[in-house]
Amino acid sequence: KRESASREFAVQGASVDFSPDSGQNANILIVDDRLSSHERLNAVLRDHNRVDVETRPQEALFRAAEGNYDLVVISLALEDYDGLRLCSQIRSLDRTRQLPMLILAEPEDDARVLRGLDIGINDYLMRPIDRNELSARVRTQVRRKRYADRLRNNVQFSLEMAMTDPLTGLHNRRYFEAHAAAAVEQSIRRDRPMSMLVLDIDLFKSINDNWGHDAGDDVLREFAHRVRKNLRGIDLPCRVGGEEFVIIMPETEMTIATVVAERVRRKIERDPFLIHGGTRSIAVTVSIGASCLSTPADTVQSILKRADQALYRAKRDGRNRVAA
Ligand code: GH3
Ligand code: MG
Ligand code: MG
Ligand code: MG
Repeated sequence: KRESASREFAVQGASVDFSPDSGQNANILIVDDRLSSHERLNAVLRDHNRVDVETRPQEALFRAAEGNYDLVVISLALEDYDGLRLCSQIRSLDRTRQLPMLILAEPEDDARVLRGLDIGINDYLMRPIDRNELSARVRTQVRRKRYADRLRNNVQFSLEMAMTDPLTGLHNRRYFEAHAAAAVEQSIRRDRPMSMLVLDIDLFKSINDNWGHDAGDDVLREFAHRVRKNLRGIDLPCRVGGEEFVIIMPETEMTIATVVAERVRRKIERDPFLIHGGTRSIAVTVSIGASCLSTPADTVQSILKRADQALYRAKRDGRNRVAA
């Protein structure tokens, strides 16, 4: 519930929540194989947090990767295991790269603490451990981590918003411009096929003129829905203009692209589109131009140009058809 509220907030302002964070109620993993030691740590932390203890360092990495932890507290004084090795494994795994690590070290461990800081631990405490200092350092790391999470989520969300067409939920022109070139370059580099479809709804202006702009919008939404339903996961459908769409199709030969295009065309033609809250239905058709990567000298522009020329022929030859 809280998450959806902050998402809505992000839509309006794309801003970050600066409200104070207690640094408590965190999920904490303690990695320590000495009973007396981890019991003391647990006693300090468990009142305000959810604490798990892992005594087997080899298991700790899996738990850290699978659990949803805000912090891992690692003792360097592990039997038969180098705590720093665990730290560097945590830093190198995608799932745990951002996970804060707090190290508990012996006074004679200062050289290892330095190495730990190099590896990317976030903070350390020397034994004997002062309980107030432990709580304070834990709270600080938890706050930092949550703040970084919020920031990252906001950036990601804002980026998604900036690349999404609000009417249809498809990628927008900005996304197309950012990703088409990379898709083309990658296909050329790997010597893989790729195709593009350009779709343009037929006589869309008359739909608006006859039934109103809202009906036109309903058609666009349903059109996008049908297009998406008939593509594969790797295809990237984008709304690049009013009633114009481009689909980037990686790993796709021209013959397959035209088969997909024909399938989409039929799905649009087959069932009438509901407008005016479902009280009316109207026939809609689409014309589609297909083209594919054909020389290493090709660019987004050259491929798109051939697809546009094919679309032009489809329109000229009577609409409601696929041309390549
Ligand atoms: P053709 O078969 O040759 O493509 O004919 P057309 O009428 O579809 O072509 P044209 O490009 O002349 O018209 C496109 C219309 O799309 C014009 C514009 O009013 C309408 N339009 C563009 N964006 C939107 C939108 O977001 N919502 C609605 N409802 N209409 C839009
Ligand atoms: Mg058009
Ligand atoms: Mg047109
Ligand atoms: Mg049109």
